[in-house]
Amino acid sequence: MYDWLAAARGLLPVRRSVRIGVTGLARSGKTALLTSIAANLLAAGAGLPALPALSARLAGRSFRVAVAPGGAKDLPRFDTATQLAALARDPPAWPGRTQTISALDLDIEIGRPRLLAALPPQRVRLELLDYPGEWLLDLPLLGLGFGAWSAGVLRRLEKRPQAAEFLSFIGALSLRTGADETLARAGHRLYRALLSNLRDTAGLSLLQPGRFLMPPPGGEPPWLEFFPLTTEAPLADLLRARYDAYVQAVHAQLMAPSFGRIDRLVVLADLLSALHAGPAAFADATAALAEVVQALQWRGPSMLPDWLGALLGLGITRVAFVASKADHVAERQRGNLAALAAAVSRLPMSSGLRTAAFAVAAVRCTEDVVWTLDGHPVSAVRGRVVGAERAGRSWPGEVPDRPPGPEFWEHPFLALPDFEPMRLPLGGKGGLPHVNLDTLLAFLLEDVL
Ligand SMILES: Nc1nc2c(ncn2[C@@H]2O[C@H](COP(=O)(O)OP(=O)(O)OP(=O)(O)O)[C@@H](O)[C@H]2O)c(=O)[nH]1
Ligand SMILES: [Mg+2]
Repeated sequence: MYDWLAAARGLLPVRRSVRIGVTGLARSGKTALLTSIAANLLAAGAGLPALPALSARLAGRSFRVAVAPGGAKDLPRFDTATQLAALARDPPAWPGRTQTISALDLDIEIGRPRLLAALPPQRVRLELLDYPGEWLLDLPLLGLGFGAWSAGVLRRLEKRPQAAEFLSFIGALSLRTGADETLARAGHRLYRALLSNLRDTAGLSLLQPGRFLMPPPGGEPPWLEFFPLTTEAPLADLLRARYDAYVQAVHAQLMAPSFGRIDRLVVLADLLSALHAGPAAFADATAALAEVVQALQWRGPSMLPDWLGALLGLGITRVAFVASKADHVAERQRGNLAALAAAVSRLPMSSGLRTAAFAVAAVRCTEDVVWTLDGHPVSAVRGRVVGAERAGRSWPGEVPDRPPGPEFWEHPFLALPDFEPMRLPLGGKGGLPHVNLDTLLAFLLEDVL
């Protein structure tokens, strides 16, 4: 019924905005996804066969796409042309770590079916945001006080040998430790270095606050200098005040009109890398995703009945849980990968919410091949590893269709090389090769199409 109502809104002669929140932990593939969405929608709008599942839905209706003018928007624009040019270079370059927020707006015009041909085309502005993945993990802080947050963090750190120096620093603080700025700074520096270390050497994701790893642009305000502490010392009062100011700043940014309402959500997860990094990193990544999905529920359909919310376009109505970089495995494994994404997502179910899981490669780097191992055919992929002269074969192993048990980790998930994007004809103007991006878009835009 919701799609029907949403389609009814599409009949109005005004431009609709559809805002898609693309969320994902650091390095999960958000910038690559946004670039690919833009490049492939622009190519499809130019009549090229870049998104077959979308074209099938259009059934011959006209489809035009343009990058929207910047107007007086207060957010920097997502630089599609530069991102695409980098991918189309020889050798191609992947996007760097995203350092701040930017907005990608696309204007879409869809012709009416024959019966309604007299009406002007349906006009939709697609709005997407790119931002550093680390910041996503600040969402759960909105519902947590300093004490509860500190206790959770310190509990997790106890299991990590890398945390020894920081833990002994806070262990040396007593109930009488004063609100000393120098001490706060020393603890903050140790904690921040520890977060970087856990990210870069242990492959962990559940690292908070996110802005410690990826600070916002501009100078750092003094309230950024805190660290988790459960000791009830005067120093803790200073740290608590700073934590509260941090959470306030995150809240203010989320409430800004540019963030405002999101109608659809994509949760990207690099599950293959998490499997490759081992059981601790996999458990950590899925815990981080669970925290984020939980925190996003406050943006779910509003207090209104679902049908009314859908009619008015309030709240999130569609959630896609996406396992990214699916070109690391062959087609036969991608069904399992999508099933794994569905299993780890534990998406909140509400009657106003449509959810689905996908295995997607935004920028396909490989082709499927069959390889003979000990006389048995196995489906593998073939692609060029970054810096390599020629393309080679890769077989990362079987993808489990649910969070794996201990026996899986005895035969670890094999290599997961850093592939280079394929060389692009037409400098990317023909779109980017992908896996299942079209089915993902057809789901997200089902009512629009
Ligand atoms: N094989 C393959 N690799 C991908 C794909 N998408 C992303 N990658 C790899 O993942 C890395 C990270 O991708 P990004 O799009 O920059 O990830 P992000 O989520 O924007 O990362 P942050 O900005 O740091 O949060 C890239 O540099 C690539 O190495 C894909 O579709 N296929
Ligand atoms: Mg990025």
